[in-house]
Amino acid sequence: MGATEIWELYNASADAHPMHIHELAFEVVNRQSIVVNEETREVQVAPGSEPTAPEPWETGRKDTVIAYPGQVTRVRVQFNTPGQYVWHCHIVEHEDNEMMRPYRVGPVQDGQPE
Ligand SMILES: [Cu+2]
Repeated sequence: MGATEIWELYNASADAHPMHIHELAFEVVNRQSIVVNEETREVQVAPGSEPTAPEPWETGRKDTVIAYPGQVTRVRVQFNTPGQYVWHCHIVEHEDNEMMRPYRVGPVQDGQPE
């Protein structure tokens, strides 16, 4: 509760994913190129790459950000509402294929899964 975090959304796929985080507004910080080691499946920020600023239409507070392929997209999130929520890709086929994850703010509340 009350924490501010930078979330890094690494997109090692070939598609852009509109990522939606429930119950909060966030700011887009920047994006940066990534490289994927195809043998080990490890992903890292591309050596020597520089972060790029958000797009002109991405200033202010958002609830969805497009994670471009081959990039890490960084967002600054602040958690002010206790509860259990989800964050997910807004493409239905993707969210139906595990691109939907839970997150919790604060302690477990009655009726929530642990
Ligand atoms: Cu997607």
